[in-house]
Amino acid sequence: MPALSNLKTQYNMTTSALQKERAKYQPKVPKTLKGVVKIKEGAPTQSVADQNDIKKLFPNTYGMPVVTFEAGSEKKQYSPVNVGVILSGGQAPGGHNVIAGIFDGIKDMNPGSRLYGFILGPGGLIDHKYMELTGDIIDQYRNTGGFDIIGSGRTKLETKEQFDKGLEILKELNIKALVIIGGDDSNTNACVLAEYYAQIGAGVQVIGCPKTIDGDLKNDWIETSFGFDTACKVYSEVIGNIQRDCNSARKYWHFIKLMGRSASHIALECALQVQPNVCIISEEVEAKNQSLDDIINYIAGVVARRAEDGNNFGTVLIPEGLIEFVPAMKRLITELNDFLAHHDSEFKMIKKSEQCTYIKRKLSRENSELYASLPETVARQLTLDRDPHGNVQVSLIETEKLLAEMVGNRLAEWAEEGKYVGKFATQVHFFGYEGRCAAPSNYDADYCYSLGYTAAGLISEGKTGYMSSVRNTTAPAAEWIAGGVPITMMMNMERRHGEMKPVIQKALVKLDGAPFKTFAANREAWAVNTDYVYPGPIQYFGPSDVCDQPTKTLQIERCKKS
Ligand code: FBP
Repeated sequence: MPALSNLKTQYNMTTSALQKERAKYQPKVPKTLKGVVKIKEGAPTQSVADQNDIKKLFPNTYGMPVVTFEAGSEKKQYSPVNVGVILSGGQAPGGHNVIAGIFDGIKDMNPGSRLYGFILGPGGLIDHKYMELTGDIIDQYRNTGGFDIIGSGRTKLETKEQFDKGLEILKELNIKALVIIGGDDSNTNACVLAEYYAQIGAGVQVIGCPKTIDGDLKNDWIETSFGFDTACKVYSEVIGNIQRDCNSARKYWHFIKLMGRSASHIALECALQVQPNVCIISEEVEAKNQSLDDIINYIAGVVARRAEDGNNFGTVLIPEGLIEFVPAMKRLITELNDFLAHHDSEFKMIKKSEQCTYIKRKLSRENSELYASLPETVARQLTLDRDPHGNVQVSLIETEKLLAEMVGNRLAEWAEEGKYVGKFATQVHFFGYEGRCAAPSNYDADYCYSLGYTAAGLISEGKTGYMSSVRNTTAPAAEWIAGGVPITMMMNMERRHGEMKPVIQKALVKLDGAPFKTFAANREAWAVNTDYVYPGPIQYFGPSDVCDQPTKTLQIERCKKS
């Protein structure tokens, strides 16, 4: 029998065959980033709204031009530079390639440059926890999913004390630029940090990179946030598999909740990829002032129509944040937050079995009736699962179970009234974590590497308060446009925790946008017919048509624009 150590060598336990092959992949980059590069500056910019307020808050970083990199003729000499990098918030496929892009970019400018990673997110900067990212380390992580190279965290970088504490370690390591890879909130904080360091003359530039699977950090200059492409492809593969299963057994309705926090971009993209029987879009629910009852009736109606054709099976996609967008639920949650914030100790004294009855008595009539109509498990989740700020954690509410149960009840009522004849058996799923650390698709591998390389370019040009931007990504990568966008340009003032704050505008699904309209034009047919599409797993090797397609959302949006 072979020794255990031989078996370990024979069957490499730590690296999969795909990972080994994938490590050799050379991300495609815009041709303007190869060779000699020069920077082109556009006209001064202004914020999307509230210009006077934003200008006042960002005197040093407001109004800067959009910049793009172009092929140049004169090779510049760059001094070595030390750069720090932070991964902030939820994982998104491609983060390691952003870091690899920064590393290669600063080394190409001067091999003496060094990259430091702060451990477990912004907290690493404040607590001075860091590691140097050398070539050997970077090579192990090229084209891999996850953020495990340095880890990520959700500490908010927002106070002067934190900024000053961070500056101590930046000075100690002689770091001249910090790249913050994060979503809308982290990039807002990156901009505040850039402004502060500029104002005190700290000599540290701050550059942001657009990350989040949720797809809600996008605008005219940022076509998409990285990770959205891969995550949606992973979810669509699995939903496709479920659809094939349910079309084979023909006995279940699958209720599938999809991550994405407030915005429904992920649910919409998956719907465009798989053509389910139902997909609820939170933004539409809010715009049409729909109640939970309206949503239940709609889904039950589709179930009943399909049952008439003998099709007692189907798929329903539900965005994670739906509950918050049902206006009546939003009012109930607000009253609950308020009530529990002020009567927490009193509430905790009540026996668990009596808590729901107690709450019903304390709420206003409208909210009490709604609360009473909810299944007990959900009613309980609404009162028990609050975050440290006293808010109900809506992501923990099992909306997929709630809808499955309520649709079942409605169908039972209709059956009694003789309006429905059919069988209704359900399976529930929640897809989120399955996709956040997947090996990046070619699109995300290329896009992320280009974002990182572009960030290095912005650093070499002395820019601060910019977000790395790579556009025209539905064209072949060679034609992508790389540059930087002043973060202040994406800002407006919004009320946060009772105060008006400058923030990057969150991009929700636009109901007048081409992706939603495409979905809306097809959903009636998808509801009744079984028009399922089975996208299959992400392909990394093979024909470009199979391996390099961007999301449907991006393709539809870009095709409309050009
Ligand atoms: P980011 O906005 O930080 O990218 O996070 C996205 C996300 O995956 C959401 O879709 C989800 O609601 C949330 O993170 C869950 O985060 P956590 O695992 O920290 O609870």
